[in-house]
Parts: sequence; structure tokens; C-alpha cells
Amino acid sequence: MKGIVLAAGKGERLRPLTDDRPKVMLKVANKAIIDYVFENIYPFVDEFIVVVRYQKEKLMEYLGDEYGGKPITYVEQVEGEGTAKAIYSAIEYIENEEFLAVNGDIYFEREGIKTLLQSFKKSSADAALLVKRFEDLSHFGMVEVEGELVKSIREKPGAVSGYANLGIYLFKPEVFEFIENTPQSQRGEYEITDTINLMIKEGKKVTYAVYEGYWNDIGRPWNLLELNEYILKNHLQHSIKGIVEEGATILPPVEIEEGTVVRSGSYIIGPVKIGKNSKIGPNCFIRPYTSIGDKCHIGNAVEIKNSIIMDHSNAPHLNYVGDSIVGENTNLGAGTITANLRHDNKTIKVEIKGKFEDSGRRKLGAIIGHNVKTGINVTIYPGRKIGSNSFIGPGVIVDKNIPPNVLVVA
Ligand code: TTP
Repeated sequence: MKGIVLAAGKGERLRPLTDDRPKVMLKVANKAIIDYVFENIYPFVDEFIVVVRYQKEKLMEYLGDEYGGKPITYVEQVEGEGTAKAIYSAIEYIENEEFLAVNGDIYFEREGIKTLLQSFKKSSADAALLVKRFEDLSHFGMVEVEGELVKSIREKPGAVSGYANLGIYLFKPEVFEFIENTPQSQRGEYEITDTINLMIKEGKKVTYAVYEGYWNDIGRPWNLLELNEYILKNHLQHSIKGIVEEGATILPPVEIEEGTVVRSGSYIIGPVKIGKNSKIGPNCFIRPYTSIGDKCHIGNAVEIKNSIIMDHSNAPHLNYVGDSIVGENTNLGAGTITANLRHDNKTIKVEIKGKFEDSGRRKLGAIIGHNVKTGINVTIYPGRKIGSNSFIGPGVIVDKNIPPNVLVVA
């Protein structure tokens, strides 16, 4: 069976982290989101078809032409927006067999695909999708069911409970005819959920399988922190491959990869993951649910908690980084501090595509892009974003979002 992985989206809600790369390449717990997708569909497919468009060269270079000995074929989504158009792009690679189609920006576990295939096999349905029960479907598509069959999928029905559509589908090649007849949605996209509704209207049978495991749709920056926490809490093995100097304290589970040195006086409380060739300490404090990538430098008198620090980034002197995401190749000047809590204790709102969205989190720090430099004593307010390639001069108080490629001085 072939597995189509949809990875052509622009990831606008994840700016500035997607300023220069597809969102599926963002690393959570030091591994790209798409690698988790590949890992979990691997046993069920014999070929991966990846639908690309935005920043496609970067993704193709990153993934290469095979994964675990199984070939990867790339197709470009040339025409139109939306998941239906993305799936349609792969038409010439699908022959008579059924195939799996999976959003490339979600996290799920293998069990989900197994249950989906089992439900499909024992049914006589024409398509199948995976669902999970949520108490609040405000952000999801709601799958209405009757017995073994799906009745309809309704986009974002509000704060009601029910089954959410997880973005994991099994189709037969006949789906392409229905995609051809799918109208554009109100937001100007061709949505696979509309295609499924059309199939049902025309008498096709669509079944579903209920998934009980963890799932996350990486749409907004704080979803990365949620997923990071989940992976570190549930999938981290204590393993020290680097060098830990005498006088450093490591409370398991902590994973430290080859070439990393943890200097004396550092205090690390797991779950924490640190990549290869990083320099940690002396005298820093790394608290639970922190992922630090390869070739990073976390220096003296630095405290980091519940954060993602991507490869080649530094917090070298006197920094506090809490509930934050720091992109690749970014340097925080001495004394750069992220604030992660409002004094009125309200949940933190973040501007996403021009509108303020409530993250639902009482604690959320900064979202800093790639190749950013901050000067000494920069203060960043909760939930603020700094665009990639920007330079924030000494003493600046970042109380508004900063676009990419700018110089900001106090
Ligand atoms: P979305 O998260 O709906 O879209 P996006 O990735 O462009 O992000 P944003 O809305 O923040 O700009 O996409 C869901 C999945 O479908 C994701 O894996 C990307 C993929 N996709 C495509 O492959 N082609 C498309 O045209 C769209 C809209 C999405």
C-alpha cells in the first residue's frame, strides 16, 4: 500500500518558525514532525508519496529518496489550495489499490493506523477515516456517525463534544473522481472533508475507527510545546552518551547525545533531551520538558524550562527561557529574558495571522524564529514573536511582535 503524506502547506499560523521552512520540518524533541509520521506509517506502506510545494527543496533535501529502505516519491501540488487538491496531486502514482493519506503536520501513534486498517478490512466501505473523542470540538472537524458509518463531517461545530477528524484517511482510487467534483469551500480551499461529504451524498459508504491514543495537530506554536512535553514524558529513555563533569547533577530521565559536554554545577531535572555536540553549563539550571538541539550552548547562570531550543542556538549567559520556542541558529544576548506569565494570571493570547487567539495557557513565553540575535538585557513579553533574521538591539523591550529581517533598537 502507498502512503501519501501531505506536506505542501504554508504553515502561516506557525510563523515565524515557518519563515524559511515547511512546518513538517520543525523539530520537536529533536526530531522533525514528518519523521514521526513516517515512523508510524512505516509498517503499513511500501512507498511514501510526499506532496510538496512551499519550500519544497528544503524538505526534499532533508528527507532524501528513501526512508528505512522504502522509496520516497515527491509530487508537487501545482494547482489550487487545500487537502483535496494535495491528495489529487498524487493521482498518477496510485493504481488500483487502496491507499493511505495522512496530514504531515500531525502526531499520532502506530496503533491508530492499525485500527483504521482493521476497521476498513472488516467493512465493505469505500473509504475510512480515523476519529478521536474530544470534549470540545471548537478547533476540529466533527465526524457525525451512525452505527459503523460516517454520516457527515462538519467543520468546527463549536464547543460541543464528539468525534474529531484526525486527518488520517484510507481511500480507493475512485476518490479522485469525487475530488474533481468537490466545490471550493468558503475559505477558498478544496477540502478532503467536503469530498468525503460528497461521497456520502452520492451513496458511498465511509467507515471510521476510533483512536484512543495521543494525537496533536501542529497548527499553532503552542502545539509544539504540548507535543514536546508529551514525547518527553512518554517516550524518553534515560541515556547519557556525552560527557558529564563531576559536580553536575542529572535527575533522570535525561537523554544526552554524543559529543555534548555538561559542565560542573549544571543541574538538570528530567525529562530533558539534549542533542549532539552541545555545551551545557557550567552552572545552569535546565528544568523538565526542555529539548535542546545539536551544537547549542547553554551557559552560566541560565535557566530553561518547558522549552524547545533548536539546533545551533545559544543562551550563553544570564538568560531565562520559559515555555518558549527558540528557532535554529539564534543567539540570545547576555541578560535576555523571556516573560512567560501575566501578572493578572490571564491566559496568554498570541497574534496568529492578524488575529489574537487565546492559547489557553497561563504560561507561554516567546516564539523566536531562526537566525535571530538579541542584544544584552532584551526583555520579551509573554506570547510575543520575533521574526527570523531579525536583530533586537540592547535593552529593547519586546512588547509587540517583531517581523522578520528587521533591526529594532531601543
Ligand atoms: P493546514 O494546517 O490546514 O494548512 P497549512 O499547513 O498550510 O497551515 P496554515 O493554515 O497555518 O497556513 O494543512 C493540513 C495538512 O494539509 C498539512 O499537513 C499541510 C497539508 N496541506 C497541503 O498539502 N496542501 C494544501 O494546499 C494545504 C492547505 C494543506
